[in-house]
Amino acid sequence: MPDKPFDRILVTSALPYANGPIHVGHLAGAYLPADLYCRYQRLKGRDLVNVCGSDEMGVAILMRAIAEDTTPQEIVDRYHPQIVESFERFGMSFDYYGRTTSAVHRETSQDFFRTLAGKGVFNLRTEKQLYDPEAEIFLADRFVRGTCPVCGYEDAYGDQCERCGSSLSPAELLNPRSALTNATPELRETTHWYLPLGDFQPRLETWIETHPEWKANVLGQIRSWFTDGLKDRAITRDVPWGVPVPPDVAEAAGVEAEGKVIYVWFDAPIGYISATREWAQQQGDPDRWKTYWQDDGTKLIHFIGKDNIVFHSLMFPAMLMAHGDYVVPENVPANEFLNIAGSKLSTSRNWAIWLHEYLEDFSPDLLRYALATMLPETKDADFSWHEFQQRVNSELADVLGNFVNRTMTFAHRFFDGQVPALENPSEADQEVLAQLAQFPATISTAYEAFRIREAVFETMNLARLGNKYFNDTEPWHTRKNDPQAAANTLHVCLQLCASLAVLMAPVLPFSAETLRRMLRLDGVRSSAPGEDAGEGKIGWDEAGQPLLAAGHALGEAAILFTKIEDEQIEAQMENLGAPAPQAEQAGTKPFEPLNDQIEYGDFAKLDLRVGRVTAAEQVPKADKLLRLEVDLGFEQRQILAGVAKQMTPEDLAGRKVVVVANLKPRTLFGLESQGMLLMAEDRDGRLAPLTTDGEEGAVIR
Ligand code: B3M
Ligand code: ZN
Repeated sequence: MPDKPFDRILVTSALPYANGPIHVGHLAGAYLPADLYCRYQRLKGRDLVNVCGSDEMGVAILMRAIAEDTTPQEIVDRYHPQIVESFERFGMSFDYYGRTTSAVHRETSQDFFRTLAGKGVFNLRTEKQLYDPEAEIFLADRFVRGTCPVCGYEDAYGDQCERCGSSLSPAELLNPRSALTNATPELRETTHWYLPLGDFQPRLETWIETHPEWKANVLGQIRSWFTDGLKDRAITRDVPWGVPVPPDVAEAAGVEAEGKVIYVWFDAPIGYISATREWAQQQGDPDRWKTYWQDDGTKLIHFIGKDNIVFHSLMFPAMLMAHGDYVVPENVPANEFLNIAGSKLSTSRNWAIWLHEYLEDFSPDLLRYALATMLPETKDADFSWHEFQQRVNSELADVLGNFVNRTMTFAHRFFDGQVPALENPSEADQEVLAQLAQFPATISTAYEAFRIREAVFETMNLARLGNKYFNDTEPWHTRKNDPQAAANTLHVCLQLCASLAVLMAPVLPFSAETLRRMLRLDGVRSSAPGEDAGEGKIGWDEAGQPLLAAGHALGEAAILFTKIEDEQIEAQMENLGAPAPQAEQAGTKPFEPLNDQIEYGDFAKLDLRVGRVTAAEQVPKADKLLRLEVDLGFEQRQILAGVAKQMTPEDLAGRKVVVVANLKPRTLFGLESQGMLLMAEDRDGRLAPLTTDGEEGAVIR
């Protein structure tokens, strides 16, 4: 139900495989949006538990161990602590971060398996499967590679093609080979447990129909799974690493248990339950996990990346339904993928930005903010170091930092470092306070709908409002001829700063704390775990009201954000490896999911005009940018287009194109861009300009 009343929230983020460190792609997919959402909900005073943990079972871990000639245990013991540390330093506010090698997890997942087996949910099937005669091992999913029958990609995995996203079974691959030895696999008989997902389809469809509010990209994927028809899935494997199939269950089925483990996609989501159990134990209230998993008043939210949608919105819910004792997810706000500087992220080529490396050079809040503004919420998005620099310098430093700094400096210089009283406020003063009162609700709406980018943008709007008001009321003038007016300006600006110290906490937890210290703003509810709702404390809803009393003594002013120099960005870019070759990125990808519906009025805001490109050239030192001169008939424009990687100046010169003519100008590499060209982007990222025969200046609608 879109607006189901609830008593508590249980948030999960995809369990990262403990076979490597965390990179920005992981952060953008699940962890950052989950963290902002949780911090916001805690400030709202909601009862919330946020769990995650390392996914330490499964073939991904085993493969890494084989590649490094070591044991899976050694791999997870190495990466789990690294992941924990970088998450902590980045400010991820988990109530509990577990690992799926724990005893509690083994028991929880075996119990779950046993319950489903006892209810007769599974089917047993004896089938021929691919076997590596050299390694003497059955080749489960990821151990087989071969040509994708759908798109022809030659390096597809046995369970999924990474290029076209098709879900496969090892036997479907053309020219299969063992990923371990390269040997051609042979077929041998083995018995496995299957979850008959197909039988669950009607129930799942009925349930999904109750959730029209889910994100379009998620519903789109789910519908296409339904259209194809859900297939039975083997949920056991013959591999030497994983949660063992419970011996009693195997015996009852007359199957040799030795060597059989539970498929990682069966046990990993149960890891959320295990983590909640371990959390409850840690709280000294071992049964408390049940309230979160078994009471209908729970709103269960899974934050994941798009490659995990089927598991969280179909397979795990089917398991939960089959079990019968559990709530099902209320929402699965999956994100799409994050590319880096226009190319698909590739860890093997180091076309990735690693969290632990980032943290050596910059503070966590900068990336939290920049990434939050670029989240791939409705479609794949792009991260680049230049954009990062731009966000930090022109938004964090120039807008938020500048507003706080000018307010604090002024208060210390002219008002003894105290909050001046508000007396006979002008219309402008009252208007800003009235606008402030609306902010918590506006930002809430975005967070509640999992529109994290919008939430962050709206939050920054409060600082934008502050700067504009400071400029408009000119306290540096009124200070001399109308001191009360200056006092009122400062009073209002300080209230905005105090509200920002609360409302910015989800995205900028560290800076918000610094700001609270600067303002000596006490009694604010924490956005991190470990406190109860904090009755009587200042929370989200209070942040729309003035929080500082007249006469309140402020603390020392400090610089919140320093600008990032070009050299720092260049150093980061040198660190990047190489993007995957275009060929590997191409192929027939699925079409982009549709964006959310808009009103006609949203469209009518665009002023689209015909323009003729009269000159085009590469911008020196900006390898992505072309500088264009465009004749709009009634005026000339300079437009910068970030397309230089895909097209040459000659591709555009002389052509009549479609221009967004009322886009606010922005400066890139010292050049002002006064509009934007419309381009069609195909599924492989190729661009073609939108051209027209209309006269220059003609309106397009
Ligand atoms: N470890 C897969 C992934 O990182 C996986 C998620 C498990 S969530 C239960 O894509
Ligand atoms: Zn494919």
